[in-house]
Amino acid sequence: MLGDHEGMTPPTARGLGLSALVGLLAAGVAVGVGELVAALVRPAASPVIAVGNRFIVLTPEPVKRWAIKQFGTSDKAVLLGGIYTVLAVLAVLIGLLALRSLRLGLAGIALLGAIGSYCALTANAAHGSDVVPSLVGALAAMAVLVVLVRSVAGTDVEPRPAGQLLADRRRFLRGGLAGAGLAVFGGIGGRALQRRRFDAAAARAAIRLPEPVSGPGPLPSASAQAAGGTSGANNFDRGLTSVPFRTPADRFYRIDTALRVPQLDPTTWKLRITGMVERPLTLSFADLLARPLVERWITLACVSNEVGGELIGNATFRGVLLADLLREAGISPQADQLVASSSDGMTIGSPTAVVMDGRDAMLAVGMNGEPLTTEHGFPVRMVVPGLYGYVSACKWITELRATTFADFQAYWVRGGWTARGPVKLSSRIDRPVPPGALRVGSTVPVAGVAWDQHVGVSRVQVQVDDGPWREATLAPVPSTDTWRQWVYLWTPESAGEHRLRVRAFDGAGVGQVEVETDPFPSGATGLHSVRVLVR
Ligand SMILES: Nc1nc2c(c(=O)[nH]1)N[C@H]1C(S)=C(S)[C@@H](COP(=O)(O)O)O[C@H]1N2
Ligand SMILES: [Mo]
Repeated sequence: MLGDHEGMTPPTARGLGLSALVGLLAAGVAVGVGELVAALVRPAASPVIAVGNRFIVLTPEPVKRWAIKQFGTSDKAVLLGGIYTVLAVLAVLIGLLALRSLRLGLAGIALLGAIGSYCALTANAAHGSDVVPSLVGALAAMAVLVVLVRSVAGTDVEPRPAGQLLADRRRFLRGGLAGAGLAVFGGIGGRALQRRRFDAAAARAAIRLPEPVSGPGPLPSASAQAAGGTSGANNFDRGLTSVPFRTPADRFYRIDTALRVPQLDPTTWKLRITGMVERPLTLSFADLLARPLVERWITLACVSNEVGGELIGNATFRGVLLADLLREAGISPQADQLVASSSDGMTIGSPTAVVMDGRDAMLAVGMNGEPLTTEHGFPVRMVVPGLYGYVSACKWITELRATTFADFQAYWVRGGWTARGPVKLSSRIDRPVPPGALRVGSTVPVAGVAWDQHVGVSRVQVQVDDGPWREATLAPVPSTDTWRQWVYLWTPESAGEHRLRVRAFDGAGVGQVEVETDPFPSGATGLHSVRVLVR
């Protein structure tokens, strides 16, 4: 019976605490049961994740940029923390409402369920069944709310005796424990079950990547440098550069909107090449592996990288050249944009002309000699040397559509980022790190990386304070598609604080843009400088 209990909760501290507890238990049940049911549907259908994903889409671009700047790659944890906090506040309100009027409390839970359902159904790449976890979670929470409110307030037939906090203490304890159990074990068990049912790790471990028909060339090694014969070559041998040429996958920066890393099954994965093509293609993972694979060193950078920032990495990528596939599909010359879509609904648009101009734009299946990690797009992602990730590097790719820039705006472009995103010539000082105390008269390596993918870096110079620009020594590189390590041996001449600056020149001898601009909307410019203390 859903009768009102107007004024039946004494407005005491204990009464208020009890109401809050009732609300929190009900909301906890909604979340826990939601996770459990999501394990039967798919992890992205979890109500909290669905709300988070919707939130990411609805957040205005300036707020997103601010959040990424504030919280960096912890932005996802902060967002989830925020959602749980707001939910907890709403839960307490619902608890307070419910003990005044059960109907209002139930309406509150129904509203939460409706929000979860709405978010699940409007998510990118939503399935109809994604609504089920939110609905079942809300129903379970309503049931628990009814039991708890009745055990606190009694029913119309058996109201709570005056002066007593609880109408039915045993029923409250039983209901409360059941609710807490559902919340905790549903949440933890649901997550565990999601991982068991959807984890791509086993499938990934079973994959043997075929050897490439064309390799990436050697890592710029001691011998390569000896062959180069420059006097500074030994500096790289001695490990005087601080970032290694190759970035291991687990240290490679990760930027995406996925609150839970998509877990795709390579045995059922398909890529459709559609849109303005004469012969649409559908490729399985096995189809891709059966084609000739190439392996290349490619440096991938994020447009959000600040001057001196770490949203950049270099690895070997193994995959199928995209130009071959697109020619096979008979791409229309009018299709100036290729829109890649991912299993999680991301859209990334690349200029067709760049993908087809002969560079090693590929559908990558491997990174550093192994299958892609789930974080970096398993089983297949796109990589295009010379373009920022947001216009080229779609992870968890499932579709590639030939279209035009006039007809379609991809995800980041809708947020105001420029539609075509060539990387900008940049350089970074990595060493000395930390820029601690150095000694007058003793030589230290100042080292870092410089990059301008597919154009190349021809010179790097270092400046101490406002002194003359000095040439740094460059490490050899396998192609223009990677970053280039550089080192400058510096012997400080005076004590005190000094400023070190770096600037690079591209393959054509053009210098870096020195004016400082923000990453938004097309990538940061400006020179990286560090301050060091000399004793
Ligand atoms: N599916 C998907 N692919 C994506 C993104 C994303 O959010 N979702 N982010 C892009 C951006 S902005 C960058 S910089 C690169 C980063 O790739 P990484 O995480 O492997 O370093 O992935 C790109 N591909
Ligand atoms: Mo990015």
